[in-house]
Amino acid sequence: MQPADDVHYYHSSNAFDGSLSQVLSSGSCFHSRHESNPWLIVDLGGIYIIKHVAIYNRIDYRSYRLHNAVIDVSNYIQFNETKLCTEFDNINDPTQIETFNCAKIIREQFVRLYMNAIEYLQICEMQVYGYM
Ligand SMILES: [Ca+2]
Repeated sequence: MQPADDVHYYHSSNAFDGSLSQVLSSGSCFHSRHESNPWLIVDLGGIYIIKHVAIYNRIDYRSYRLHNAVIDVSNYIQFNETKLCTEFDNINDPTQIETFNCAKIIREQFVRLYMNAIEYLQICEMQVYGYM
């Protein structure tokens, strides 16, 4: 048996593995613990102008868990200076892929999705679109 936090099934890399399956058992999804303000950060590996972010929600179980969420960006992994891309209370249809346009032109390296809630964060893919 492995400790619960060592189940690669739920690893954050699953949200960036290129596999778009929205079913947890596919091994394509990230799943946090039940925690305050769960988050996920992607490092773009360089500074890009970020246009929009697509979220592939988990659809096989409790899709409504994705709520009160913020997508913000920073040039610092610690996110001590941030710029807002967008925020949303709920997604319109949890089974659809939701694309969020950033409200203004932002040029940063790190993109974060987090929830202002005590909740599980469970998403299957997060895609960031932009250009240099
Ligand atoms: Ca995935």
